[in-house]
Amino acid sequence: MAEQPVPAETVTGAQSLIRSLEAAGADNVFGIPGGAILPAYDPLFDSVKLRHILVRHEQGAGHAAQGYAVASGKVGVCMATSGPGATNLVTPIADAYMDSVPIVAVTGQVASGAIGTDAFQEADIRGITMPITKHNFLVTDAAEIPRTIAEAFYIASTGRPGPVLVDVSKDALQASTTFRWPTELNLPGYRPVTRPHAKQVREAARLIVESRKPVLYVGGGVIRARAAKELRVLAEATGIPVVTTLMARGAFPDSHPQHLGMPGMHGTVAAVGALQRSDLIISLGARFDDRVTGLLSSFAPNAKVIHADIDPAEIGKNRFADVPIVGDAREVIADLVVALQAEHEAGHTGDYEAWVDYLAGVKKRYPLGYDTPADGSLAPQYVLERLGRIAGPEAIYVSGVGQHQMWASHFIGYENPQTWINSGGLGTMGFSVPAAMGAKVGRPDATVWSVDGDGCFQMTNQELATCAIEGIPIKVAIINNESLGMVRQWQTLFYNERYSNTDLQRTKGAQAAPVRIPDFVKLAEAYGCVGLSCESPADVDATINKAMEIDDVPVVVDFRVHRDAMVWPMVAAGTSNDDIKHARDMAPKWEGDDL
Ligand SMILES: Cc1ncc(C[n+]2csc(CCOP(=O)(O)OP(=O)(O)O)c2C)c(N)n1
Repeated sequence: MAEQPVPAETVTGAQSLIRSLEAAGADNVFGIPGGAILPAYDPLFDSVKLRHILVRHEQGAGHAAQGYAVASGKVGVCMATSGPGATNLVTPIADAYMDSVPIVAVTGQVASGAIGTDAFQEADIRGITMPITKHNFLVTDAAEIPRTIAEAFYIASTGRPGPVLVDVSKDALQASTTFRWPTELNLPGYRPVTRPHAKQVREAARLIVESRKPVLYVGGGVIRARAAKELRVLAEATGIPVVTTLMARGAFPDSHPQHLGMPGMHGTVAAVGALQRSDLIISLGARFDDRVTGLLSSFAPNAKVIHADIDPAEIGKNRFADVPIVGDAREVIADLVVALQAEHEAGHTGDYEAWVDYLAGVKKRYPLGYDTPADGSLAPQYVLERLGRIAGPEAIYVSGVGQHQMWASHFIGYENPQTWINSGGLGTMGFSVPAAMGAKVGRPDATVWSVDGDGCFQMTNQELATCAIEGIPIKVAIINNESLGMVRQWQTLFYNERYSNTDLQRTKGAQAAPVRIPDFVKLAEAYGCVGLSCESPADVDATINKAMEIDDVPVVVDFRVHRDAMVWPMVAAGTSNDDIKHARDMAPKWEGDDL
């Protein structure tokens, strides 16, 4: 008798969802259950492949998925219920969209028959996230679950990475279905171009050897494409100076002599000046963001542009590209190296010596620096300098948003890709602690330091409870200046020192708060973490070393720093990069500009 085919196993939509996540390669899910997603949490309870990490706020789940994704190179997954659970994911989804982070957000939705009736905990999360997702789905038929999850992971992780939302109605989760993982995907209209066009690459190589003042403008795309090795080969083969944007810190070693540092609003004088004076900008996975260009019409007025990006929509968006190249940064750079070799063999080599010497002079004249407070109090920059030195370039640093973010970018010192994680595009306060949690889950072998402001920390520090309970021993350095420092800096410079609503400590009616509110050491202890504090430069090393020795529980260090420290250099918003100040009211002198 002929053998009967094994009938596909009947499962619930919820079981199909969990199996699909497993089949897609997910191993960690950050989330919080609730009514609409509850059917999925039942089979999740039994999964041996999926670890669910119960966060304290869905925003934390989203940022944790981001930190996990960036640190591990895999797709991060977060899960939430309908309505408020889903809307709490909006900020991290927008953040992931801006910074091209591959995450899949799975949300429960009210039963399909109730959609559109203002049912309890109904929110049109698909509509809400339409402009901030790479793609999103609403699934109301259980049979569609495996294909949708497979497509979501594929879309999130290929081409320009980004967030994908899968909203599943409760009745689809409860329905009976069969589980079959798709063997191939059919996505008409979605074919990301990764192979660069050979003719464009040859044209780029020609411009590079012809130029006299080129700059490699390296953006976050190089990090996402894992192209740091290729970048180094290209840079060293040509000798061209390199700048790394806030999203690309670590893509090229800070210690490398060709590295000029970070460009942009708080960039180094050498990096900003190099772009401004260049005759050729070779943009690799960067997007001419307003924080980099300053006043766009005055940005790099004499530069031709080679713009390589995986997303064709970026090319020419802000700045005309003389040579557009669509492709994956790793492949573009590798092909450029080959094309340049051909140019060199044909006897065409770039002559950048005068330019390199000039920039070396600028870099030497205007190094990053800071004032040591005369009253003996702690300089925040010093804390970060020491943290970078003691924790070292193998550690992962995850920052919040504000002055501490800029100091962390400048003073820690990055030598390796994927060791700097921050919210660059959206600038989301509250990013650091949950993203650090996710990074530690993605790279449990690495030391993970969250560098946070006292303002940012108060937005999402509840995830320390998650870290303590789930055994995720991150370390947190709070750069505590008792204020919303970056906003305060703008008030100092542009609002006549009128500090409207940026002081986090002054109690109404009293001279000053008798104690700091909250006491971060006690707060850390309340969360089951070790709490340390430090307010003297002499104690910084010992405190960091103590934190480094603790590996079984999270550690929080309250670094009480001088509150008037400012981030320099600075290009005031909306002004030209030519007007950069390297310290208050101090403009660099551009000697040798007739180069
Ligand atoms: C969610 C959110 N709200 C408001 C802002 C605007 N903002 C940018 S930096 C900043 C101050 C951050 O203060 P803190 O965390 O103490 O860091 P510091 O600048 O003092 O280092 C604020 C309010 C923001 N970026 N994100």
